[in-house]
Amino acid sequence: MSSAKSTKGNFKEFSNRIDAAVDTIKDSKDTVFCVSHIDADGLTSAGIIGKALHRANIPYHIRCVRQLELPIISELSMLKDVKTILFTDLGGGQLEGINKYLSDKEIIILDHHPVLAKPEFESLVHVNPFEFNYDGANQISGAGLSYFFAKKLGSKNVDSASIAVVGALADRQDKGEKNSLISLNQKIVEDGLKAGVLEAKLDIRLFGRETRPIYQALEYTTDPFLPGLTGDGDMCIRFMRDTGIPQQRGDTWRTIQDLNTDERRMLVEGLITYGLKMGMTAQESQSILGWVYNLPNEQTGTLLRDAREFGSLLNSCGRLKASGIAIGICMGERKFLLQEAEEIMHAYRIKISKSLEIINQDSEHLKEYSNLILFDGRNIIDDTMIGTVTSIAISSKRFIDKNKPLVGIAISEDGTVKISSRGTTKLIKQGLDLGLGLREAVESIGSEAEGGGHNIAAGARVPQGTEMLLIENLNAVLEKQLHPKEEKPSEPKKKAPKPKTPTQKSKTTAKKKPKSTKSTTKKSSK
Ligand SMILES: [Mn+2]
Repeated sequence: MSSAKSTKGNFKEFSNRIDAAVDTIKDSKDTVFCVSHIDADGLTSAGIIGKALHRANIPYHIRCVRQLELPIISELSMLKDVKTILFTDLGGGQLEGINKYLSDKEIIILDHHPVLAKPEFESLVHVNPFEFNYDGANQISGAGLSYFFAKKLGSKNVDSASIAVVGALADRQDKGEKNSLISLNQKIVEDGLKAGVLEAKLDIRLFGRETRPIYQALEYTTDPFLPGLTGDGDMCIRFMRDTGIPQQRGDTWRTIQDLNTDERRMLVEGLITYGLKMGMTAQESQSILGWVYNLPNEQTGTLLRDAREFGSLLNSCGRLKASGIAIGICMGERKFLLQEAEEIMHAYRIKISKSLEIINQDSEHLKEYSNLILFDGRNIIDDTMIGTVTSIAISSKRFIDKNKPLVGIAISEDGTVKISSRGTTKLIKQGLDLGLGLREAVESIGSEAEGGGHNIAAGARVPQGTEMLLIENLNAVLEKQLHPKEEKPSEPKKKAPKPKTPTQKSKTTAKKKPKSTKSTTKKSSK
C-alpha cells in the first residue's frame, strides 16, 4: 500500500473515453445534474465541473452526498426534467442501482473507485482509471478525472489543475517518492506548473505550513506521526525552544514558510534526530521532508496557499454541511465565501480541541481495558471527527505512557456506530495490528458490520447496540497480538458465541500488510 505500483496506463484509450463523456454534454441546452461526494476530493470534483460547465454556458445543478445510496439513485430517477446526470468521485461502485433506475437518462460517471458491476445500457459513459490500467488509488482521483473532462470541454480549464491537485492530496494519493504525486496526477501537476497556478517543491511536510505558529504546526501534524510531539502543545513549545530557532518576529508568530534556508535545515535535522530518539525508523523520521504543492496565486498566510491545507479546509466544510461554500471556493469565489469557510474551519477546530480536552482530562468517557483504552464519544462527538481526535490524542504523553492502543467510538447520523482505533510505532513492534484485529473482532458481530485498515490505524462501523461487544472482542484479539505467550489465561475469554456470518474467512487470514501510517477506514461502498 505504501509504495505505488508503476503500472503503465493507456493514456490514449483513457483520453478517448474522456472525449466520449464530453461529447455527451458539450452541446447540451438542458440542465446537467451533477452528483458528487461530500469529501474534499468530491467537492473539488464538483467545483472543477461547475466552473467548466459555467464557462461552456451549460446550465447545471450540483448535489453532494455522503454516500450514493439506492434511495438517492431512485430519487434521481424521478427528476423527469433531468436528462443528463454526471457523477463525480462516486458511482462506479453503484452501477447496479444506476443500471436499474437511470437507464433512460444520459449518464456520465467519473469515478476512481474499483468497479463492482458492468455498465449495461448504451447511454452510459463510464470513465474508470482501472479499465485503462491506471491505479485509481494513487494515480488519479475524482478531481483528476473531472479535470481531464473539464480540460477537454475547454482548454481554459487548465487553471483548475491546482484544484485537481488539492483533491488528489486530500484523497492521500501522494504515494510516490517523498510524498509526490505520480502518473496521471503528475500530468496534472505539470499542467498546473505550466499554467502558473501551481508550485511544487521538496520542503518540510508539517500541517499548517502557511498559517500556524511552528510549534502548533508540529502539534497538529499527524502524518508523519511525531511521537511525543503530535497532539502535545507543551512538548512542541519545548522542542522549538531547544532548536534555538526564533519563533516570533515582533509580536507575530512565524510559520514554516517564514524560515530561511539555514533555519529550515536546523528544524529538519532537529526533527529527524528527535524522531530517531523516539523510536521512529530512519525512513519514517526522514519523511518529514517531502513534496509540497502550493497555489502561488493565493494570498500568503491563507488556508488556500498550501494544497494539503486547502483540502482540509474543504473537508471541514463538507463535514459541517457547508458543501456549497466549498464548491464556490473551488470555482474561484473568494472574499465573503472564504471568510465563511475560515469560520467553519475554526468551528471545526474548536470542536476537535474540545474533544481533545475531554479525552486528555481524566473523565468518565475513558475506560481502560487490559489491552486498549476506550474513548466513549457517543453523544459528545461527531463520527466524522472521531478519527482525527484519536489520531491526535494517541501521540500525547498520557497515552504513550499507557502503552495501549486508543479506540474511539461515536454515533453516525445513520444510527450506526463508528469505531476508530490508533496505535503507536512502539506497539506495532510489539505485534499490534489494528487492521487485522478489528476485522477479526467485527466478524463475530454479524454481516452488517464492517472493519479493517492498517496496523497502526483502523476503523469499523457496526450497528448500534453491538459496539460494546465489539470492543470486548477487540480487547481479546489484541491480547493474542500483544501477549502471544500467555496463551491460555486461567479465566475463559468473554467471547460471544460466534453467529455464522457470510463474511469471507480468507479476509481474516490475509497476510500482514507492510507498515503504513496512513489511516483509512476501509468501506466496501462509499
Ligand atoms: Mn475520491
